[in-house]
Amino acid sequence: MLERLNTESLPRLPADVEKPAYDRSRLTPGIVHLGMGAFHRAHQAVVTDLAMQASGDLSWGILGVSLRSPATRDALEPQDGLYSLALRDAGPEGQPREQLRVVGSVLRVMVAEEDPNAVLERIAYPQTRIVSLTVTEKGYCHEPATGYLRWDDPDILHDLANPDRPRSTIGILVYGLALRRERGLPPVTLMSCDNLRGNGDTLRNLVLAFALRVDVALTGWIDTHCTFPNTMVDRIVPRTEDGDRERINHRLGLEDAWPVVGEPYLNWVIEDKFAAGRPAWETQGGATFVRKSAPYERLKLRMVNGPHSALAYLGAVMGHSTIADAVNEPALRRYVEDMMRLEIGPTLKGIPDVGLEDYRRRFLARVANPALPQRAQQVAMDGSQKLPQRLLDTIRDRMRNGDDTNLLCLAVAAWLHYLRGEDEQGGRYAIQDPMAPALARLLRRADVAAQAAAPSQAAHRRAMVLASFKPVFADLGEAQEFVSNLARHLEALRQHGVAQAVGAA
Ligand code: CS2
Repeated sequence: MLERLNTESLPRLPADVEKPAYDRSRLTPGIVHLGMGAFHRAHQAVVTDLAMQASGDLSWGILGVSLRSPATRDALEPQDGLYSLALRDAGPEGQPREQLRVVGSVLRVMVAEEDPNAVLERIAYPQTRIVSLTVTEKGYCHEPATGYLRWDDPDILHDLANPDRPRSTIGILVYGLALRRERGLPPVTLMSCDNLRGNGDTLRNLVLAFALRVDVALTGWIDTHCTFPNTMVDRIVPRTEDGDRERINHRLGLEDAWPVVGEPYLNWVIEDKFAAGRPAWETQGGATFVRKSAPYERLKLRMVNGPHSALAYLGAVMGHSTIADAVNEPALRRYVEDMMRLEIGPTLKGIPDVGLEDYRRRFLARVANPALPQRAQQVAMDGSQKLPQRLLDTIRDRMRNGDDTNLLCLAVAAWLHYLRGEDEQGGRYAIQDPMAPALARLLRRADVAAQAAAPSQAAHRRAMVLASFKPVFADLGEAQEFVSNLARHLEALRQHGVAQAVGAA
């Protein structure tokens, strides 16, 4: 039995494992973070850790909040919030390399569902200056196509009726801010780090919309005093597997119940508008502060997340379990490269072609990282929440200019095809998506419509029904070109499979 990683065992780590060089007993909380998954622990938490170490300002400790699952809290509590981050890539001869750091910035993790009031109290702590979020796309209870709050979302309805025990991200934020205002405390910064377009602006609109139903004066206070910087974060963080745990614990000589793994590459761009100060995140090259993050965000959503999703759907349907396997399939690699070069790149104005070429090459190398396999199903999940900002905005931009959208539409068709839940080897997989039931009904309606149509019209009828799914496609379903492209690609995928459909695109 290995000894547990915690404050007491920390001094006994081997010399090749980095650890906080500051005195953790002097750490005070300054950040409340909602969504304590691996993603946060592999970027903001470690950059905060390094910033505190470099600057000596120890007032930015993180109080983590998991919305539902107690798993992170249960793993980190006996470890006094400590955990390790393993950054992995391949060395010159292809051998895996791993750089380990034990991260010290997390003070505690709470579970909102168990004690929502404790979370509201933390938001309303005098020392809290930043409330940050990585709750994934679906955590915002918004309509993916428009960004508007979904008033029919069960959690939103629950939170309007139960102000003292909210369970949605938006409800927790608004009631926490209400408490701050009631107590005459200074405002805070609300910082989203999720992969949404204008994530800060989107969050602001959602918070203000909900607040307006609660209290007009509160809405005015939030609007005037709190800030919502837009941010872009880029680091691939696969789910931790048992093998990672074993390998890392062996190196630590201690038991860490939940280490996280990621790639060495990190790009974090933040708009520098903080209502009550911020850590020196720019030290150690952790973050870049800018006035407007939109160009960086557009580049990342379109040139990283778009192709990532395309690889996930096409790869999963072919039966590949990882993204690296998918991108090593020559036909898929060629297709994704062409899509980035011919259709996505030209929509990114103001970035020189050479910059885009480097960016494209680096993306392809990052996703092929042999030391960091990532499950295709992890990237494939929640497609209804991801497609609008990853692929559909790019399609809209191109159509507006009369430009071809053929390759991008194949990626959208791949998602719809993937939703059937069966790969080309006959293997079944579950569809993980908050809209899964509605999507299953949509596929059935499309099948019925196709069967009822004349054979020459069947493919078109199917695509028309699928494209009419407004929460994802909004008005795109009315565009003839979009529907015809979808019809052709879906038919190719159904009749001939991924390899041929991609080859013929
Ligand atoms: C991925 C992202 O899971 C997904 O949908 O596309 O998590 C991606 O790995 C990160 O955004 C990279 O920064």
